[in-house]
Amino acid sequence: MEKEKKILYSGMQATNTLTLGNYLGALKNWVHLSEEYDCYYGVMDLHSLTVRQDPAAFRKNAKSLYALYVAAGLSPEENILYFQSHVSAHAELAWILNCFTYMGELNRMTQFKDKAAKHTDNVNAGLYTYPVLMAADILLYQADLVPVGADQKQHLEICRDIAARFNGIYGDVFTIPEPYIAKTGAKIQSLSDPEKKMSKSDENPNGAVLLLDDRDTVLRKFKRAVTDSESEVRFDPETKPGVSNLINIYSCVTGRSKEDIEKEFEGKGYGDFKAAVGEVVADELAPLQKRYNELMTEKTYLEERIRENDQKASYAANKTLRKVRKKVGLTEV
Ligand code: ATP
Ligand code: LTN
Repeated sequence: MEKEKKILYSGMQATNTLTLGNYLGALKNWVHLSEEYDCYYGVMDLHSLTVRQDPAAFRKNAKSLYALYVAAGLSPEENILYFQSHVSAHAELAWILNCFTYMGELNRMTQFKDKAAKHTDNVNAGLYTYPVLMAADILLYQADLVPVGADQKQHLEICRDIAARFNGIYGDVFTIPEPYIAKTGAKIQSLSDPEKKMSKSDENPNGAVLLLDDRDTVLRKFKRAVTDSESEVRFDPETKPGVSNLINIYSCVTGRSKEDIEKEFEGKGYGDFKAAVGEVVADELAPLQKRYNELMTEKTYLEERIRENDQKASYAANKTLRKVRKKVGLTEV
């Protein structure tokens, strides 16, 4: 029987607070995608352990991320929103897939090289095999599509290679997933250094707008955004990266075209433009923050949704895991 809707899988690590980049580049698109596909969105807390976490802050961040998913408009009734660590099949499949992944392949991963250089005191084996756990996440749910940013494309490639290798030996066990690159919001740059991407681990607090920043903070950050010595609001990422980034943000939030935005601000200075971008972003975030604050007080509602969704995810994941166990010859009694 033909599947009705394609299966889509994605997730974020439960580290730090989300930025406007995470929202426009991922979360906001996830909401649109959820109308078209059968979606699984995980709180990737096992992946977070590759970097040392403070247990109390980690627990809080992970819950907060789940609430942000819901507050951003992902319905926990229509989608499967769950915790990776609550479905033990992830760790089990990751182990099995480790045995089908070559060190040569993992040695080529640029994120591992970057992160190892950044955390020289803790270059652990989990960081090294991170892409294998990510492959397990995706393959367990037989996902057809995986929306990811440019930084994760290499991880999706290795996932496809592992799946194809496994299928080559045992027959069609896994669906080979395709990357899904969003049309808008693909890359939001830092407000203080527009050559760098906006990132939650940025040391400059003015570089990133956080999803939970209040209105005044949002307006202030945009007012301070780095632009250039001209005064023309024109989209040209090569020579005007700061202004182009602001146009991109404005366009992502309002859905208006870049040409339209250039026209609106013709003859007006950067001051007016930055204030306008700040206003639309603050307006966009206000309902999300309101819902977030409500959710954080509705503890039982969230906990019930998490439990339900963990169970649904577990059911789907274990179906694949049982097949894999059988194929590789693990003993059944
Ligand atoms: P870190 O600073 O800890 O590396 P991050 O902010 O880069 O984190 P990730 O957890 O790596 O965020 O990514 C979560 C999701 O958000 C991914 O799908 C990623 O592609 C997307 N994303 C992150 N930063 C941006 C950005 N600046 N613009 C667009 N999308 C982004
Ligand atoms: N590595 C991703 C988070 C992630 C993920 C996944 C994304 C873990 N498992 C499976 C898509 C599919 C990140 O850091 N953004």
